[in-house]
Order: sequence, then structure tokens, then C-alpha cells
Amino acid sequence: MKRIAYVLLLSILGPGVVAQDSLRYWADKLDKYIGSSVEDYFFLNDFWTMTSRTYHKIMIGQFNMIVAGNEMKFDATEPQRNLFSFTKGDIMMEYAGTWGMATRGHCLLWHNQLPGWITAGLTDGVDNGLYSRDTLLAILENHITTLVTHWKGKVREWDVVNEVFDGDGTLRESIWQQVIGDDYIDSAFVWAHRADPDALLFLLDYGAEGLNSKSHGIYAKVQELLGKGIPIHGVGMQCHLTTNDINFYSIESNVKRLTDLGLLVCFTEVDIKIPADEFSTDVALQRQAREYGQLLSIFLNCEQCPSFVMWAFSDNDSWIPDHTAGTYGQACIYNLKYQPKPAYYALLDTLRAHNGVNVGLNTAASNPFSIVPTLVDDHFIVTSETGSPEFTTAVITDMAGRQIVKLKEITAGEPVYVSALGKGTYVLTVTDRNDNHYLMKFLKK
Ligand code: 9MR
Repeated sequence: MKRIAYVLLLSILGPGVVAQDSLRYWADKLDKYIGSSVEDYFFLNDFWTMTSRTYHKIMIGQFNMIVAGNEMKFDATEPQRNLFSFTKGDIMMEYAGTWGMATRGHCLLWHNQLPGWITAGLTDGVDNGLYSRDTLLAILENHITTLVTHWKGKVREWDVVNEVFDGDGTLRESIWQQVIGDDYIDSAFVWAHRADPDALLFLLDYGAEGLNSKSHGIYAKVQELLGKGIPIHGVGMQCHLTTNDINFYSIESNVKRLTDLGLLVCFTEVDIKIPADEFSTDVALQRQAREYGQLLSIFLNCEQCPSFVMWAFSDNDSWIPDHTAGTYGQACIYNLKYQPKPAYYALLDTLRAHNGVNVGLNTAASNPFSIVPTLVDDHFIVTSETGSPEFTTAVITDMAGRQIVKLKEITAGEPVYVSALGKGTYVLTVTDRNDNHYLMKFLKK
């Protein structure tokens, strides 16, 4: 019954729903995947509401990649030993197929969202002897093989091991680690690869986007795995970030050292949360927009980075408010009512810029200054539709936030020359006498 409703909904939405000039449109042109996690609510229980219609319109219109938020995890897929349940995951993978989206599979192994029959092997977090190493290995092999075989050819990227590190870069003492030992990671990748040799296999974690103890531990581990010939293809950076607290330079460096090993890097659960005392302020929303754009640019500048996936696209569906007891929120690119936020336009403009279109970051929907800078080869001109405001500075930074050029006292309408700018994507920030900032992202060819 629910499946019929689902097919009907899709036919009502119609093929025209795949939007032009959307995130998806520009990402497709760059051979990149941009996506979002989805929750079963909009697939199973809430079909006929306007919200659901809006939700699917955005999902299909803006994204070319999908990941199930919960439905392919251990507790959802094997609630009882060797009794598998694939229905919800199937619906989502089918949806992806219908709408030409690529998929991520999340996740084969984690310490959370395990069924009770597995967690029964721990007492107060410590191995209680219920399972021997051999038994738990057999359980894990069966789980991984069954899932990957079931979705063979349908999942592009599997999150094989999720959050297996502690903050200090050592392996987390999960049930897998305690009962099996550290080599459970090696085995997990081998089994996944055997079941679908074409799937790309990832190790992912949170809080390890930049250079820190955890990411050093991950770096050492993936080097070790590669050295042993274990079939791992990439590292996932979850990117649950906080506004005003992101070191893009550090993230870029970490991406580089991992891709230098020949690995792929995916941004797999992006959101940028705002503290409650800054909710809905222009300053916070504009800053968040810049940050989304910067993160996306790091991704777009990286040839070995295929997928940029957000953990929900609307503040209405985000996990952040619950998880932080309301002290943070507004982390997504659409608001509670599914209206695009400045962050959405920042992603759109960043994608346009990487397609060679020079665009102001503050597009019609969010441009407070009516200033239209244009960058032609070695110079740019800042003009204003509202007269000729005076500008104090123009600063050009690269996508890691490093300042490349700073110019003082620029005048509206007059060309400003920027020589010595190498090829790449930059952000131009122009500040007027009232300390209003205008930002433009551009590609120097
Ligand atoms: O989005 C998921 C949320 O609905 C669940 O309640 C939560 C349970 O831990 O898991 C969320 O997804 C997590 C993801 O699987 C791994 N990284 C952190 C995500 C947010 O908690």
C-alpha cells in the first residue's frame, strides 16, 4: 500500500521537478555528487502533506546523491540474529534509482544503533564473554556480506566502519574491538569488497576533519591498511561543524595528505550549527553561508573528492537541536519551513563559480547591498545600483581563508587590478564605509 502511494507521489511531482540552475544541475556538470541524508518519515508515514511534497521536490530537484539516515544501520537491518529487514532501505535505494541519484550506504559497522542481541555482549561497556572472537567475527561477516550482497550494484559508496576512533587517535573500545581485536577493521573491508567489488569502501569519523590527534590516528591506520593491501578506497569526513569555529586551512591540509595516499575523501554528514543566542541573525546566517561555500570549495578543488553530503537539508529534520538540548541549531541550508537560507545560495554560487560563472555570493534573495562586482581576467570593478558608495577595502582570500591580496580605498566603477593571482577559486570581500561586507566568489582561469 505504501509503495503504491510512493509511486503515485512521484508521478504527481513529475519529471519537471529536476530543477535547472540547482545544486544538482551544476554538480552534475562537474561530475560531483551533492546529496543529503533522508529520514523514513517522508517516505513512509507522511505522504500527502504539502510538507512532504515540498520535501521531495527539493530532494529530487537539488540533489544527485542520497543516504539513508538510519534505515541501513545494524539495528534496522538485523534486529534479530540472521533475520534481516531491508524494506525501508530498499524504498530509499529504489527512490534513488528512479530519480537518477547515486547512493551512499550507511553504515556496516558502528558502536551505536546496534540491536540488543549484540549489545548483550557488553556489561557497563565491558565485554562480558557472551560472544567469543570467532562467533562475533562470524556475526559480522554474515551481516556485512548479507547487506552488501543485497544492495550490490545499488550502493556507490559504503561506510564500512563508522566512528571507530577515540579523540586521542586510538581505536575506540567498542564491542567489536574488545571481543575481536583491532583486526576487525581489516576483516570488515575484506568482506565488503568480496560481496561487491565495485562498491567504494570508506572509513569515516567525526571531529577528524582538520589536523588533530584523531585525524593523525586515522591517517596512520589507513596507511597501515593500504600497506597490507586491505581494500579501502577512502575516508569520510562527517563535517558536523560549528559556525565561527572552523579551520579551513587545517581541513584542506588533511584532505591533501589523505588524497596524497591515493585515497578518496568524501564529506559525508555536513552541517554547520549555530548557537541559540545567534539564531536567525543576519550575521550568523551570512557567516554560515560563507562557511558552507568555503567547505564546498575545498571539496570542489579536490579531484579525489567525489561526494559532498549533508546530514538533512532542512532545519526541520536536523538532529542538532535534540542532540544539543536546543543550545545549537539552524545547521542546514533550508530553514524550518523548507525555504532556502543564505547557505543554500552560497552552495549554489560556489557551484556556479566552479563552472566558470562569476557570481556574487549574495544573490537576489540575500544581497543587502545591491553591489555587482565583476571580475574580468586581471581586474575587477565594483559598482552599485544605488549610487556610488565608497569602499574601504577589498580583500581576496583563497578557499582556505588565506589572504592573498588586500587593497585599500577602492572606488566604485574604477577597475582594480589584481596581478599575481594564480588559477583557482577565490573569495573577494569588499567592505564599505558602513562596514557592510559584500562577497563574491570567482574562478580565475
Ligand atoms: O541522524 C541519525 C539520528 O536520526 C539518530 O537518532 C542518531 C543515533 O545515533 O544517528 C544519527 O546519525 C548519525 C550518523 O549515523 C553517524 N554520525 C552522527 C550522526 C548524527 O548523530
